[in-house]
Amino acid sequence: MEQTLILIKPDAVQRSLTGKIIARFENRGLQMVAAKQLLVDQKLAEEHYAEHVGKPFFAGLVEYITSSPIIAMVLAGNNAVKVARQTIGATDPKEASPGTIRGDYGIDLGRNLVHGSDSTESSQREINIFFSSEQINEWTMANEKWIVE
Ligand code: IDP
Ligand code: MG
Repeated sequence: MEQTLILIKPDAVQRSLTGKIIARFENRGLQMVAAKQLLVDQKLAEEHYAEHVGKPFFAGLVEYITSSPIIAMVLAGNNAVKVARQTIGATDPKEASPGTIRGDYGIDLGRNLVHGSDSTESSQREINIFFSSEQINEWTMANEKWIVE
């Protein structure tokens, strides 16, 4: 079962979109196996966004992600990385298709609501930054307790 790291970014939390965003993923069939609210500090932001160090938008990106609390979560399911990226939509909300989270709730590239891992390699790296293995409830799906009889 694949896992992906999702962040509900400061703009989405401030706009009280957390529930609506989580519902998009749940509706799709992805299962939350870990979640927490936290304030990201400079060090954590630089580690998470290491691939973007040196880019012109890096300082603004770090300032944005550290500006107020976020929700971090691990979602699990078949092809979870790809499915979550489709559900999130294109990086720039003005290019994102209607029906995606960014296409329905966003307008600015610098305030694009959600992060989703872009590959299984990234997801493993990113999940390990935000969660310990003990915090991930792998038994939830293994025991199929989520299936309503
Ligand atoms: P992604 O979030 O769709 O994977 P990335 O290219 O990994 O997009 O960029 C990480 C984040 O950096 C984006 O979600 C967005 O918040 C921000 N970002 C990317 N490109 C720009 C830019 O050109 N200007 C401002 N912010 C940007
Ligand atoms: Mg990315």
